Amino acid sequence: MKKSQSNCQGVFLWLNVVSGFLIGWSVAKSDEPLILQIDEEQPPFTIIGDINAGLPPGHTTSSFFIHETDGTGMSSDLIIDETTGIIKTAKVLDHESRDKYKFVAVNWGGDAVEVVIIVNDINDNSPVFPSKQMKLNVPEQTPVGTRFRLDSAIDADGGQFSTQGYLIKDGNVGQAFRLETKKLAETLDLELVVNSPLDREKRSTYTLVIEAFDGGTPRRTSQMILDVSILDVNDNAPRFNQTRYYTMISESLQPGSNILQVFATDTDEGNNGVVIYEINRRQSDPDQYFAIDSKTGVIKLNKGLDYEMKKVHELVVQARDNATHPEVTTAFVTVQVKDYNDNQPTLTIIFLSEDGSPHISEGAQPGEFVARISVSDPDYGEYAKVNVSLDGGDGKFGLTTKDNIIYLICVDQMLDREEQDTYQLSVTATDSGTPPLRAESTFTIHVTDVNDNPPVFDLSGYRQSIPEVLYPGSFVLQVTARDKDEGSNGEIVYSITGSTNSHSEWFTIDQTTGVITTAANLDYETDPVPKLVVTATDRGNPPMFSSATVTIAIQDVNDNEPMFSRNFYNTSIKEHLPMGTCFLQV
Ligand SMILES: *[C@@H]1O[C@H](CO)[C@@H](O)[C@H](O)[C@H]1NC(C)=O
Ligand SMILES: *[C@@H]1O[C@H](CO)[C@@H](O)[C@H](O)[C@H]1NC(C)=O
Ligand SMILES: *[C@@H]1O[C@H](CO)[C@@H](O)[C@H](O)[C@H]1NC(C)=O
Ligand SMILES: CC(=O)N[C@H]1CO[C@H](CO)[C@@H](O)[C@@H]1O
Repeated sequence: MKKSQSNCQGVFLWLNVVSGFLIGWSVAKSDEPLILQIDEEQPPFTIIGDINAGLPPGHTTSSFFIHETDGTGMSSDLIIDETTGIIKTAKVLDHESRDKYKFVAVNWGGDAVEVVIIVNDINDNSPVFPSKQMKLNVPEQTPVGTRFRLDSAIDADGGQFSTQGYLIKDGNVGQAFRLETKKLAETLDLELVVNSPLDREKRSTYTLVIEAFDGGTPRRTSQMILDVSILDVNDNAPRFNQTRYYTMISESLQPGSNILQVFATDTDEGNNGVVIYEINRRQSDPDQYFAIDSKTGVIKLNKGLDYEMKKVHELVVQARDNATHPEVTTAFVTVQVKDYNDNQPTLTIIFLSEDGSPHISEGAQPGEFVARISVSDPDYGEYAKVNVSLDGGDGKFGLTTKDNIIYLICVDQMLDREEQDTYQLSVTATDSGTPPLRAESTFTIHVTDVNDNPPVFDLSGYRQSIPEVLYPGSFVLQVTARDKDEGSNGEIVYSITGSTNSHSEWFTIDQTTGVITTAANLDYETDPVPKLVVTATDRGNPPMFSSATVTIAIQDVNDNEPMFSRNFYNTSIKEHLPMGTCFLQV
């Protein structure tokens, strides 16, 4: 390794020696120098050679004059026997300290021998790294092929015994790196080359054992530890552990309560890996019903919810890292609001009469509809089930439904206005919340009249006796009939509809009052007991009627002498008849 320097010194020495002799003696110098070789590291007193071998053939000598120069190391390193010309080592020679000795030996005969002793290198040195351990920082995602200069290992040996190459002995996980060398003058420059993509999140450090070797046989080696730290780059976005979060809360939940926690991780390091949670207000929850803790991801209720206004809240939650150029990931949070029973059901009643008023004809048949009730409860969902019940009505009315939304009140039993003309009904809707809320509606149903009752006379037969002699228009008798129906259905018109004989013309009846008066002269002798049929008819449509008989006995007036039926009665009776026995009528 230090050969070029040694060569210069050698030339300098030689010039000194030769110039010395040129001054004092005439010197016969052989053209060829005597070249002797010795391996370094030989023990002291090893014979290197004999100067005599450098003399011209036939010449011998018994004494040499050796010119020594300070700094050539000859006096300390070599033992030259000036009598015999034998050169020995004075100590262990080291090629690396001095690889060549050169001097001129002159004998008394004037022969000059130029002696060159070459100390052969043997591979006695290992390559040596400047330090046993090195650190290197490599950003992740550094392109494959990027080079990093490393300190080379220096081998004190020269030539083939110097450093010949490097290899990674250990720690090169996934062949992440490779080594390349460049021959620069005498040294072999070492470079670490990125061999495959580096991902700090997969492996953040490599401990490479780098070995340098030389060309000896066996080769000598030495090792260095290279600690490679992979520096983080914000190449990972935060990741939520779920893409969608779901929860159901009651609308009665108090503001400030925790609802749910979202969770995201970012494998990057430092601020690149710090996750900050936010609700994306542009895309969701502009009214700020919810708030998120930016550090923990805990979502809280910010203000009271109303199921009736919004049943499902969709939040867009994002996780952002704290890098200079942050990465953002979003996740969805579905908050379903559970109804709390805070609304009572509402009842809407529509009466099915022509004018929409609460009435029903007494003639309505069982099954006929009276009213339609629709029920709604703003507390939808599981609380929408509303139980409707009907009270009152003395069992005359019933409730039916097909779908539990529309209920119908119908007639259950025949009605009779004349018996009862109003019914108090009460409809109650009860929802199934806890506690249940109810709505009640009370109304009166009027039973409207149907002409189902005929007028009925107070008596089925009337009797009256009147004197035979009466002026026409005289009062005879008043008949009265009653009709349970209402209005015109109950208005009665009296009439005389006929008689058993043909003397009804003797009488007349007031159609409103039922007062019978004589209409002509009566004649006992013609008809002593005229009989009338009076009829009471109502003004219903169709009308109903009933009749009664009126028997009028006419009292005879003495307008004729009495006459026996015979002028002579001849009878006979038996003796001994009991007293009182009728024996003759005259
Ligand atoms: C996601 O993280 C949250 C909060 O730590 C946790 O409650 C939930 O169980 C996690 N989900 C999964 C699928 O691991
Ligand atoms: C985010 O980074 C900034 C600036 O580096 C720092 O001041 C802040 O505390 C970081 N936030 C968190 C939550 O770590
Ligand atoms: C409705 O209420 C009645 C009486 O209170 C009860 O017997 C019935 O089970 C209820 N029906 C429903 C569907 O809740
Ligand atoms: C006067 C008269 O004629 N008397 C008669 C009554 O009846 C009896 C018997 O029938 C007759 O004998 C009477 O002559």
